[in-house]
Amino acid sequence: MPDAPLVRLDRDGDIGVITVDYPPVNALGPGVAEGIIEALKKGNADPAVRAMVLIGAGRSFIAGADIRGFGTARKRLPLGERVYDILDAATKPMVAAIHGYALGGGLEIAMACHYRIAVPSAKVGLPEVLIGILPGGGGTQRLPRLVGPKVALEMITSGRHVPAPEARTLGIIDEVLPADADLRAGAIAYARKIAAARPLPRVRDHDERLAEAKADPGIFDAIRKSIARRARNQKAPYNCILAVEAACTLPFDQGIAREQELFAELENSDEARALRYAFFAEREAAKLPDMPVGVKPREFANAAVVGAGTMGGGIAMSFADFGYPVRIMDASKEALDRGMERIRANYATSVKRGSLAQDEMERRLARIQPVAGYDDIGDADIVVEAVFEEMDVKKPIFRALDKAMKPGALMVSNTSALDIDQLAGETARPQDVAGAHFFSPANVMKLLEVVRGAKSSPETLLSTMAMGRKIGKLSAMAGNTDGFVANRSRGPFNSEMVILLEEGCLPEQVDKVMVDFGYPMGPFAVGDLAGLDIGLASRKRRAAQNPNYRKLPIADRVAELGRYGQKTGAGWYRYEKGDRTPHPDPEVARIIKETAAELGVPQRSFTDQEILRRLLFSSVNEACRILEEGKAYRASDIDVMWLHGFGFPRYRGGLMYWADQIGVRDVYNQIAAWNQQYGERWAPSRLLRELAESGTPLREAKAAPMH
Ligand code: 3H9
Repeated sequence: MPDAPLVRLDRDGDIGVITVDYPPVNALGPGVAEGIIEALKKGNADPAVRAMVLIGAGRSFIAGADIRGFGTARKRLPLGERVYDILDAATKPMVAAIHGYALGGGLEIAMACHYRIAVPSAKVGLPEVLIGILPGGGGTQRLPRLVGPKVALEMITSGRHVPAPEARTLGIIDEVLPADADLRAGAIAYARKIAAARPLPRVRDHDERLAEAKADPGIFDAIRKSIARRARNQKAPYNCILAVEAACTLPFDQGIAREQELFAELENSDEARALRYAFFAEREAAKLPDMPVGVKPREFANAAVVGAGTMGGGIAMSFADFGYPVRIMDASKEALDRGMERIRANYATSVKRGSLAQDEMERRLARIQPVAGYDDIGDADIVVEAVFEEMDVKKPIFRALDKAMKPGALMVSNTSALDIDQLAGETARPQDVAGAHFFSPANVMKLLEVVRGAKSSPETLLSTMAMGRKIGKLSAMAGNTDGFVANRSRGPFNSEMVILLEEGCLPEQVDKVMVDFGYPMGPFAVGDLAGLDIGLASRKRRAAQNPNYRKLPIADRVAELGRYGQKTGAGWYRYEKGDRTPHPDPEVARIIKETAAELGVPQRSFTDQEILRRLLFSSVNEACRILEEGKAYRASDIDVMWLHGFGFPRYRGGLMYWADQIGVRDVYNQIAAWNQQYGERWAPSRLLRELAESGTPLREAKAAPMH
């Protein structure tokens, strides 16, 4: 049977309808743009056709160029022959009919049509910057003509998805249909209405909005300044701005040529390759390769959270933010009241900042119901346990949940390190139990680490993964190992950063290296934010359990002085009252010097590169152990965890992708050398050695079967 055509043209009376049908999201894969061009030419030549509609089959209009094609020897049509040019030359009105997403090349095609209509749930945007490139299909030239350069700059440098009603207000979309309207029928009716309109309204001809830039030429420098922090180390955001600047200063065709030049500088850049990798790594993480076929996640309509502390509150907010009613309970009435107060205060801060509307805050709050006991949550579809991180505190809760929850309820624990099997063992239904490790603050951080217990059923695991996605998280699977995957792989980094101090580094020096690398904050400043008392307690516990535990006396001394971080006004740094700015503290320098002298560690200076590699290579080595033990499916899952759990700079791909750019052999050789110098803690993992021997990139490492 011949393949179904990617693009088809049919006719509804005097209206031609071009349908793009390339599942799942109508990306502009090989042959799609060509198919649209062919259909356009046919429609233009057919005297029975007075106007045409361009529409997507399935769940979206067009999600953009095929990202898999970038960086390959993909076929490119020359300027003047691209679909946008053919649309510009169309002699009959073209109506883009948008549902789902019109992103990147999809919106660029829509903007090259004469009219755009959409259903209210549709979203449009130019997200190219998020994959390290710029809109290369005329988007940087047409969008400013539609919405003015200021809004265009904001949309193109952020890549945000704009809902159809807002797009209508901005002038991107001409009409939003009623929610219950049939898009195809609505678009055909619209096309019939404007079929005789002449001259055809081409976006390229509308220069009026560009005057804004002439009136205020400072807008380009202003946006460069405003993005400087988040665009650090990247080129794409700046090329986006240059391209919009070209739209405002050059005639349309020259602007398009400039857009092409700026696009070409980006397509194969390191940042674009890393960002493309991250895009696909995130989607890969959703796939659990060893689940029996046919198992489906359970649907859920509501949730309950046990524990109204900071984590429990953040988790409840995550459900409420995505429209789910959620009940929150705590053993003590005071804790529950405090928890609800904290939730309210968090939302109020967002309202104050302007990122949340007051009425939306009220809607979200109304979804969160504080309740007193287990009897009030028994019929919830999902319960997330988020109480104090102690086995003895959590165990009785699982026993109580086992009694209270309806059959089939998903029972997950937000533990960050405890053995999920022990918790499951407290219940008569270990198959329904899994870990759901949120990162702090739980309503903000995107990572959900789903922890697989020995008895968690495939349905439970798929349901927990799906639950994460439904509340806006990126779910990734981890085996049940101490610290699970994210924190376990991060552990050596946390030790190494303090060991560096013993050898002569200062916290501010390490932090500067990591911020220059791309982290939003340095690790010592993050420690001060989280509180140094937590680390002290966990080091004491570990030292008691393991006689070979590598102690961190400097960290212990700082915390033992009551320097717990921001909350006590001093930690690795000192803080002025009411101010979160970290100031280097001579007292800390003194503690470091004294302790190093007592330990007899010689002091020396470090290059930035050595600091960076000491921290990250230690984690690469541990990540390899995790893979070799079958506690993660793939290296790219670990990368996703670092991107979304720890703020690793996305344009560097992730821990393992970054290490691959250095080269697996060099990474191994350095680790082996440090093993000689420092001993056991740097012993290279077997998997790393094998990868180095065979020259296989870390991201292609074969993990042992997950268990
Ligand atoms: C561009 O347009 C450049 C232009 O300026 C022209 C230059 C000349 N390509 O995310 P999902 C796959 S750059 C290839 O799970 P959702 C995705 O990998 C592009 N594949 O669904 C997944 O595959 P699999 C600008 C793509 O509903 C499947 O589709 N556009 C593409 O959660 C489902 O995806 C963008 O950057 C693509 N463009 O979210 C938009 N898009 O099932 C990128 C998706 O094998 N896409 N796939 O894992 C997205 O943001 C989301 O996919 C979208 C749907 C919001 C559309």
